[in-house]
This record gives sequence, structure tokens and C-alpha cells, in this order.
Amino acid sequence: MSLALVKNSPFDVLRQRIADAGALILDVDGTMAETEEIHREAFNEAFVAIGIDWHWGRRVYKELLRVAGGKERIRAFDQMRRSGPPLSDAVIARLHRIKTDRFAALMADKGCALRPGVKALLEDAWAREQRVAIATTTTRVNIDALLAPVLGNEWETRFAAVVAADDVARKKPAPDVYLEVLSQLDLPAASCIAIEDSGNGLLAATRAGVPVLITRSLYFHDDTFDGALGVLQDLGELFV
Ligand code: XBP
Ligand code: MG
Repeated sequence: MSLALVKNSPFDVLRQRIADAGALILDVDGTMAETEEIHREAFNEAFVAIGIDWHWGRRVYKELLRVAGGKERIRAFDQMRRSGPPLSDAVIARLHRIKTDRFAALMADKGCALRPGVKALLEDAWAREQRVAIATTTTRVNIDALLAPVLGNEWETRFAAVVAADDVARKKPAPDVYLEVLSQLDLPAASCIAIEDSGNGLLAATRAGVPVLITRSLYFHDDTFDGALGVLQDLGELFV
């Protein structure tokens, strides 16, 4: 169902705002798909592969998700456990390379669907020739592992800009990924809408001046999101 065809719903104002935006800028993990459990599994497989007796359960991973970026997350956990010498940069880099490989393998094995409403939002935007971009803290190859199976191998040609963690100096909650997207789109921040699922994402986009629509995800479903344009359970709510 097209956004333009939905009438008399509590989300009319939001739908209009989305339709009028200069561009939609989407986060990936938690927003486009519930990937974090696959990231967690990939981290745990990497710890086994390298012979480290760590295992991240859901509770500890929820805390660790406050730290954006896989390498930074490993380092944060290493500092928290306070025993033994700290892991070297080389070991952290190796662990993260294995984790990234495991993530791709798990995605290929299991697949991961887009969250409700994501495909419809994208198709609607493209149908009205609205630009769509990606601003993420994950590693670039992870975006391909998610989007190639669901949008096709040429998925990147459909996005006006794709900015990932390694393209910028600082990860979310710094505004860098959003500032880089805005510069590539050559659009004023206030004309765009960011779609995010986390407090770090909300901060990053807000610091760049981009209004934010939140979709609640597995790990951040009970967070408060002060300052967001709106908070949805999922984007499917825009299409009912
Ligand atoms: C996503 C992340 C990422 C992934 C892991 O945050 O923080 O670090 O959890 O990816 P956001 P890497 O959704 O706010 O962009 O291990 O590739 O860093
Ligand atoms: Mg996210």
C-alpha cells in the first residue's frame, strides 16, 4: 500500500513529513533488520575461534551495544573484565575480522528479513523519486550481506549515498556518518529524515541537525527517545 493512499490514520502527519523529505536516511542494524542477534552470535563464534573464553549473553550485549562499533565493543568488554593484560590492537583487529567473516556466513546460512514496513517505505520513496541513503556504524561488507539477498546484488545503485563506519573518523553518537551523507546528497539537514532504533543513532542524527523517526528494536525497545519526531514499534505502522 502506498503512503499516499493511506487516509485518516493517526500517522497521517508523519507520512506526509516522510513523503515531503528531501531524503530518507536509514540506519541498518536494528532499523532495517533485526541483525543484532546475528552480530552477537558472530562475536561469540569469533571468541571460540581465537581461544578466548568469553561469551556474550543478551544482558551483557545490551549494555555493550551502548558502545558503537564491533572493535570498540570488544575493547570496552576487555576493559570491563579487569583481569590479565589488555588485548592488543592486533588481536582486536583479528577477532573483528573473524567476527565479520562469521557474520557473513551466518547471514548466508540463515538469512535475515527486513523489518516490517522497510521494503514498502523504500519502494514508496523510489516510486516518488525520493532519494534514500544509509548511515551506519557497521562494517560496509555487513550491509551487503544483509541487502544483497533481499534487494538484489545491485542494491547499492538504488541508494543515493551509503556511508559506513570506516568511511568516517568517529562512529555514532558522533554526527560524522550523517554529516558525510548530507555532504554527498548536498541537502540541508533539516529537510531530511533519519530512521533509527537506538539512542546513539538519535544523538548522531540530531547532532547533525537531521530530524529522527525511531522504530523500536529488540535491544532498545524500552529506551526513551526524547527529541525524536516520532517513535514507532515498526515502520509497518505507517502502512496500516
Ligand atoms: C550498529 C553497531 C555495529 C554492529 C556491529 O550500530 O553498533 O557495531 O553492532 O558491527 P548502528 P561491526 O545501528 O547504530 O549503526 O562489528 O561491523 O562494527
Ligand atoms: Mg541501529
